[in-house]
Formats: sequence, C-alpha cells, structure tokens
Amino acid sequence: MRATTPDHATTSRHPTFPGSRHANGWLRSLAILTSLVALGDVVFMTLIPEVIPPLALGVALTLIGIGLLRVRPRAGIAVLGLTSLVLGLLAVLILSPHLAHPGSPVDFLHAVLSVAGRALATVAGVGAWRGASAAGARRLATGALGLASAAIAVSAVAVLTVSSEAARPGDLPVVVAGSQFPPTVTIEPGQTLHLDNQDVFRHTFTVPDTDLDVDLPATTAVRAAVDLPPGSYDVICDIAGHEHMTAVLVVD
Ligand SMILES: [Cu+2]
Repeated sequence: MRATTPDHATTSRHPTFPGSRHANGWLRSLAILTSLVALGDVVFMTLIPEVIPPLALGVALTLIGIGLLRVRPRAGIAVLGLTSLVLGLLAVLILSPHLAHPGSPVDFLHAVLSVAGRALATVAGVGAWRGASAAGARRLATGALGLASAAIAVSAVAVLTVSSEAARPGDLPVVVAGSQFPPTVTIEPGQTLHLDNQDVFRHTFTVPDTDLDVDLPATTAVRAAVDLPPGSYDVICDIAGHEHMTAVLVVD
C-alpha cells in the first residue's frame, strides 16, 4: 500500500475523512455529482410522469449515502460509489440509444447524466476512497463541467435543427400524447400519416419487421408514408420502458 493511501487506522484520528488532506475535493465531487444525477432522475420521473423503481431506489440510496458521508465517510463513499457503478452500467444498457438523439433534450440530457455523470461519480468514489491527489479531483470537476456544457450545447443546436412537418391536405392525423397512441389507426390507400408527438420526450412509431419505423423527436410532428400491403399490423414504440405503447394499424 502506498504511503499516501489512507488506511482504516487513520480513520479514527480524522473523523471528517480518513487521513488525506487531498480527499475533500474527491468527496465534494462525489457528493455534487451524485446529487446532480439524483436530481436529474427526479426531474425526469416528474416529467414523464412515472416512478421508475431502479431510479427511485438510486435517489433513496444517494440521500442515504450523502447523509452517511458526515458520520461514516467510508460507508457513505461505498454507498454512493457502488450505486453510481451499478446504475451507471444499467444506464449504458438501457439509456444509451438516447445519446444518438440530442434533438429530444429531456431524454438526451438525462441519458448523458445517467451514463457519464454516474461514470464520473464512480471515479470520484474511487478517488475519495483511496484519498487520491487533489489535482485529480480538479481535473475530474473540470472534465465534468466541460462535458455538461458540451452536452447542453449539442442538444440546443440539435433542437434548433429539428422542426415539425406541417400536415398536408388528405394526411391522416395521429396524435401521440401522454405516452399513448390512438388504439387504432386506419389508413386509406395513398394517405400519409401525420404523426404529432406532443410529449416532451422521444417516441417511435414502429411496425416490427417492416420498413415502417419512424423516429418521433420530442414535441415534433413527422409525416410518414405507409408502404404496406392491406392488412392489420401491430404498432409499438421501440424505446425501453415504453412497452405499454401499442396500437393497431389497419391498412385498407
Ligand atoms: Cu414511446
């Protein structure tokens, strides 16, 4: 073990944090990053609006971890670090598709916060646990700030480039709101769908195993031609967590 690495024996002499005078920057980074991620989850769940159990559990564990930092620093670091690691990996699996769609800022920024924020928080947790040098904590904070600024800038530019398509005479209007499709959409030959996503987050209008797979950015309307033989088709929204969004498309 390196001389700069605190061990458990030093903990009792330094009740605020084990051993190192360098550790405060990491602790602060850990507390700030995990608080921001938890706040992002709360805002996200409020906007949807829906309680997502793993995110709610993460928020609760973050509050517990931050509370523990004052009385049992190492326990607090362990709770915050492990929560960030586990939910960060989950976010990579589930939320990373949103990273390709900056034009839907709620999903995109939440995904950035969930994936990158939790990765950085995990690093901060390791730094705090090991009592690593303060210079590293400063670099982490600078990197996090730069990444957040870049993500917001990319999203702002993307939002400006996404514009709604106006419905044309004869189009079949389909409103997507409250994470619901109309139960049945019946389209006549030659008609075009006018899909109006009124939600502040992304959806898709997808008929599995066909070419009909339309991305619907937040608060945006999209025209989509239907090139399918007459019949009845199941429509889904191809976004993790939106499995309840279904409809039937009838092509006359
Ligand atoms: Cu959806």
